[in-house]
Amino acid sequence: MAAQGSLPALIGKKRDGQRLEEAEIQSFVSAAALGTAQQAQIGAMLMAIRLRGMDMGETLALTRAMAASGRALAWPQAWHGRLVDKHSTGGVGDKVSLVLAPALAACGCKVPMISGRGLGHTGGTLDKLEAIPGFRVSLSPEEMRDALERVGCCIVGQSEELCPADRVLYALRDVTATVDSLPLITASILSKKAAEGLSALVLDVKYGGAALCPTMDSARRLARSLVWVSSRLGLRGAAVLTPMGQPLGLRLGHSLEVLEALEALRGGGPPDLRRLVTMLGGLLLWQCGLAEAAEQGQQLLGAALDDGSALATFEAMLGAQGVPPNTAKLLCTGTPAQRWQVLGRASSQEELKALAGGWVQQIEALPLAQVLHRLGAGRERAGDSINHRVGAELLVTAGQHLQEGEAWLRVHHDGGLDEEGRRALQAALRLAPEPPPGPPPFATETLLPAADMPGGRLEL
Ligand code: IUR
Repeated sequence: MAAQGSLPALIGKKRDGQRLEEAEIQSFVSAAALGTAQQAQIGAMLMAIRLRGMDMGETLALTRAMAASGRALAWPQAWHGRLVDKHSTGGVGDKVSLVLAPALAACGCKVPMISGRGLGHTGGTLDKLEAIPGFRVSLSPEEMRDALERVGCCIVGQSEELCPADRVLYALRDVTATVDSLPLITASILSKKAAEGLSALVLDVKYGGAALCPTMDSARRLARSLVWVSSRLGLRGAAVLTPMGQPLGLRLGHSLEVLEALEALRGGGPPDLRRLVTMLGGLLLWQCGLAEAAEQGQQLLGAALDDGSALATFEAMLGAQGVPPNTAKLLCTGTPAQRWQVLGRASSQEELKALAGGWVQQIEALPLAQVLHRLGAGRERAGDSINHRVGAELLVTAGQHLQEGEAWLRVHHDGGLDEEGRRALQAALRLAPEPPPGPPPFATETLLPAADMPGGRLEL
């Protein structure tokens, strides 16, 4: 029999469906982070958690232990209350962070945003920013502080010292079929946010065909878990449930998404992007007391996009993260041709034509993302290089009428779009003889911290 308190005993306890104590969770997490646990033991514990679940108290303990496994960021007292960030569970065409971070900074927040890279079909904010020549995603804590002092925001990758336990667990979850576990997802997301030293956090939990959560119900369960644990960590948290059946905005792919983010930062861009940015930001401004209500926060954010202050902050952020001043200026204030010159354009732009006439019901995000991924926009394994120029522009939106032969999508690629790819893209366009009954759903629900703990064991 395994010795009491030993790792095999803890694994056995969870395997048999028992609750783990806080000290037991801490001991598992430090063994994983310090490398004293064997990979097989970590994998077995992850599977036991995936199958047996954890209650909210265990999930909170796991989050705290993971956050404590590394260094925590600390900020000047004067910034406390105004340190904010956003986390999205991952979407297609989701360039919100590029617009939201500078817009919040222009409204008086400090935004030490830590973002990720794309893996699978969803894009990563860091990959989008790296489409800009010279942009550096790794800043030391001192450089981050300098950027927050001078600019108000930065968008960086997770450093080696922050949450080492998450890096170990996440890599093993990927290869042990234990990614889709609500306590493991909650602890992974929030341990990093806890180590960021934030005052408030807003979570964009996406659901639908191209999202981590397939249904609105599962997104609601994840959102409740995230909001409850955030509040116990001392973070003012709120979550918004948003559909991810169609892409966000009209442009997909790294360089094209940077261009669309710049349009939003100039007060334009597609309405769904601006609406999501102002909605998420409005909640944050309200949560940290810079607005009296979320609606007022939305207006403040909208004004920062319209009056050029968010764009000026973005330009300053590029400078603070290594982009030469001339490049940053051309990108932010140059003509469209100058912006393309900075980002570089793919060698081919090919338009796809509608194979029949009809009303656009939906343009499915998942097949578009999968084809772009194969054309080089995504990576198969962490560390693979990607082609920032590959992407697509939607030329229509749901609710519009298309004639047979009319162009609906422009694909940017450097070769490789074949008949199979074209067929897959054409299948993403859903047409019908009648117009759709109404506009596509936007944000369907906002969750704020509730006094009650979400019930018992939570499953995705
Ligand atoms: N993003 C994270 O930071 N952690 C997770 O477990 C998932 C997405 I899934």
